[in-house]
Amino acid sequence: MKKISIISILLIALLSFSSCGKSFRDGAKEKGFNAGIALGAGTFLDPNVAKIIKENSYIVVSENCMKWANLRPNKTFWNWNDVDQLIKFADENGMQVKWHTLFWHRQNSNFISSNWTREEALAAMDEHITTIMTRYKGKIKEYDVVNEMFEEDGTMRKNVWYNTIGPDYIEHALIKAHETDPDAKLYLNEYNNEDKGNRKADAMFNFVKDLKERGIPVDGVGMQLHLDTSYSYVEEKIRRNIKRYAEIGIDISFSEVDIRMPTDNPAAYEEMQKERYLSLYKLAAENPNVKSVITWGWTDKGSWIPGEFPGKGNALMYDADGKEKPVYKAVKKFLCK
Ligand code: 9MR
Repeated sequence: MKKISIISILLIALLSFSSCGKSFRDGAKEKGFNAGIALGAGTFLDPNVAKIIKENSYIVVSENCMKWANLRPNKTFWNWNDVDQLIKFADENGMQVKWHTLFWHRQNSNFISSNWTREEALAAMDEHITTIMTRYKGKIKEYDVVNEMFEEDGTMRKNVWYNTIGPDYIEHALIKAHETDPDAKLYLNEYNNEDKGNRKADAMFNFVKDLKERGIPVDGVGMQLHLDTSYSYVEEKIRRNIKRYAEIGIDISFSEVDIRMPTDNPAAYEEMQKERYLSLYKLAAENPNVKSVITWGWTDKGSWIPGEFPGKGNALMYDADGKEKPVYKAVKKFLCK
């Protein structure tokens, strides 16, 4: 009797530990890409959270603490603490850290001025790049250099850097970043840029192709992939886009993945969400130039979605109580194969 119960406990423990004996992140690694998670500052100091991150990530990124407003609230004070803590946690657990983001139109510091001359703006840009990339040389190997540089119609977004420096602000940032740390992988990150044939996606591809042809250092393109079950999803359009980037030697990161749905009737959308998550991980496994799949958070509790899209949520693979959802189990099963 005692023997039977010990055996059954062992069996249950074995089954619940893993269906294949591999962690989620090792399954992804074997398929050729890094699985990752975006983290709120200090969240990983909670041992229960740390356990989930360790199971699921070989790459981590900060949700906010590397942005100007958080890192440099004024001209002279740099808040390195949150970044340093994240790097320490990552180092201790065999993970890479990705920088998000050097330049963006949101979450900027008040002292960034639209009245700057081109020279003043270039000097501010250079100072930002060299201060960060010198400090973290060899520690941070991948940077989102510019985030969200296009409008939906494919024209360039008129952010403060565009307005003060001009359209060449991106190549200036890339050149300076490469000069500061030649080993760092330099990415341009964007949303709604995953489908070949979409105006923004095509504009971005042509822009990056032109940079490559002119010898400007650029290694990768981030496709944020904040998806919504109400939008159409065509796997083939994403596949074609990934492949054209492979042809010009550009890596891809699925950089901020989540798939939101209406929260009033989640059961109606869960199957669709599962298919789309699976499709993304399959695309990553199938295409060697897809280097990472990073989810924007891990649990529905901390997700940015309900704040920005009232009535939408349920977008991640762990529920609000930190429990694995069926979608997580389905993706893990695929990664285990
Ligand atoms: O998840 C981030 C949220 O906590 C911030 O309030 C928000 C502010 O703009 O930025 C969110 O992250 C964004 C990311 O940096 C760039 N892509 C879109 C993400 C969701 O808004």
